Amino acid sequence: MNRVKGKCALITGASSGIGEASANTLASKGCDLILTARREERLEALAQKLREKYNAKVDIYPVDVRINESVEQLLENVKSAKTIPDFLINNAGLALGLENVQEGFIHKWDTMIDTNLKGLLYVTRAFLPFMIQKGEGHIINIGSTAGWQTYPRGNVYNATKFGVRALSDAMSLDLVDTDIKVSCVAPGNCETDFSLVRFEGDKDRAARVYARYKALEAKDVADAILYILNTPSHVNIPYLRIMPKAQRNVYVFKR
Ligand code: NDP
Ligand code: 8X3
Repeated sequence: MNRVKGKCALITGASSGIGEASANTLASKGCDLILTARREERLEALAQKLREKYNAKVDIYPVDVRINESVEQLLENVKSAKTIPDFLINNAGLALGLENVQEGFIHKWDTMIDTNLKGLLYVTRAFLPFMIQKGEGHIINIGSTAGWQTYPRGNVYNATKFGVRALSDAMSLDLVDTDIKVSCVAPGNCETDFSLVRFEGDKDRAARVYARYKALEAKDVADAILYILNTPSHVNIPYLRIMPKAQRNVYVFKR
């Protein structure tokens, strides 16, 4: 049964990786889309592709989730277009660097906390009241294995993803009297631009993260998201951890 057809999903960080793949997967099932990220030209190209391929209804908005005014503007635009989402996929996020805490860079910490935690909160705070009003709905927060287990020099990124996990639990409790479900999807290593961003464009270093084993593809995570969104109304999946077969925790790999 297809329970996402005719519904509307708002995806943050849809210009790349897991967000882009989720847009593809959901459009292929007839779900309308509101796509956001900072890189508008990438959203435009994706929207055009999805319209042509799936006849999808896609709206795009450039948004920086770190800036609450940008998120509030998004809400105004979405309300004007009368496209309140049924599904909110809080995916926008990043890691910056891999340094010991005693050598860490404050601007990288600020960016990770502002994006992965505060951005997720701003978007949720803006849309949730309208989603509750609309009726049944679902929030999916993209966590990480980094939110289950710390690793050397992961410090602040780990803290943000432990935070996403805690916030997912907390939201789920706060929403018990509503028809909104909350799930935290926590991937292991997935080959996207994630490591390229983390290592500030160093392609060789980024490639080494995914060398000599088969990492997850963004589409694998998108399929898991679709599975969760497609569950019957009474079924709740609080966490879904998904990893490459070759990865058993943040450290243990078969390469
Ligand atoms: P990508 O780098 O491919 O995608 C990240 C997305 O986040 C981009 O679309 C980017 O868009 C968006 N983004 C970043 N900062 C902002 C911002 N300030 N405002 C709005 N959008 C922003 O990486 P992934 O697809 O891998 O990452 C998606 C999520 O998955 C992240 O939360 C990440 O932590 C998580 N994750 C990734 C794993 C992996 O191994 N790849 C594993 C576990 C979790 P733009 O730059 O255009 O704004
Ligand atoms: C991304 C996975 O292990 O690089 O969240 O932190 S990891």
